[in-house]
Amino acid sequence: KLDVVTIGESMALFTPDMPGKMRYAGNFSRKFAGAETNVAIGLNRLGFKAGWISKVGADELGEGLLSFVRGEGVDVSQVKRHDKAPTGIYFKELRHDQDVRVYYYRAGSAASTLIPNDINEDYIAKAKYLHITGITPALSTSCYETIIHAIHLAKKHHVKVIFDPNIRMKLWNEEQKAKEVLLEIAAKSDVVLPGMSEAKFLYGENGSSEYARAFLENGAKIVILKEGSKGAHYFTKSESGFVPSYKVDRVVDPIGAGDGFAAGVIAGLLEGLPLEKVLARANAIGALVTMVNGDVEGLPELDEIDRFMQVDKE
Ligand code: KDG
Repeated sequence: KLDVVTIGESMALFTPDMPGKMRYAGNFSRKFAGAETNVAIGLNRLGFKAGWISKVGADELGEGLLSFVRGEGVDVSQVKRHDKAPTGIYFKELRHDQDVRVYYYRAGSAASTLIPNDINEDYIAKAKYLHITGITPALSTSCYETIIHAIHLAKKHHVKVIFDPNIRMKLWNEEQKAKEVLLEIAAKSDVVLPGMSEAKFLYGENGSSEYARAFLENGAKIVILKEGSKGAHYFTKSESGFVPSYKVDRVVDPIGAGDGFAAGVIAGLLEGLPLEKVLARANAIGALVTMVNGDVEGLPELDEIDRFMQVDKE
């Protein structure tokens, strides 16, 4: 049984053990993360089975990454090892809770060598959703081609495509190219999950309903517009609404919250919940992720979500 397939790069993640400027950091914690595996792990915590397509280096960090993701219940049977290109690395600098920075050391990484031929058609055909982020097509031309090919296979087998633009400007050489590619993928997707600033990047300054209309006209069936800690809007051709988020007293690490939210959305859609409920739970997951250091360490199980949503009501 496979509910969701996702494709992308995960990396070894190093975080200084103390807040502040990373230039002074002598001790680091090593974790593993990447938007796509964050979502896959989030889905596993919610009781769904996800599979990850990627490449890692034939190196120690690659082996560590593979056993970590496998240990979190994600199917890694489609992850290949590259004998020359290394596993990517990234650093997360938590200067203080309002200033979190990310530094990539991933150019020429194993995952950036993904090619369309790495995609196994039967594997995609088995899933109910294909999860795509805007990170993967930014990694290389062959990664872009791989994503377009995977979406083509998903459509051929009636697998729904869910797209989170996850705009990482450091990975794109040209703004115009980023816009073109992200809109091309959004047009082929059933569900899109842009943040308000991403919608602004793609369509210029406007309001949430104008953004929604633009994404719906571009081809999406469901548009979920995220307003971070405030909450999220949903729009389809026939319904729309806003679902407020939950209060978080102290944000420890905001990175990964969007991926937790995406996992919540996919899980809710798989369960056939109404969009109002889908977003309430996705908001709760996003909030819970920000309370813990690490992209995936705070991803909740269902009972934790229920407890958190209950406490907020009291
Ligand atoms: O959404 C969190 C990701 O940004 C983080 O895990 C690192 O995958 C990553 C990326 O490419 O930025």
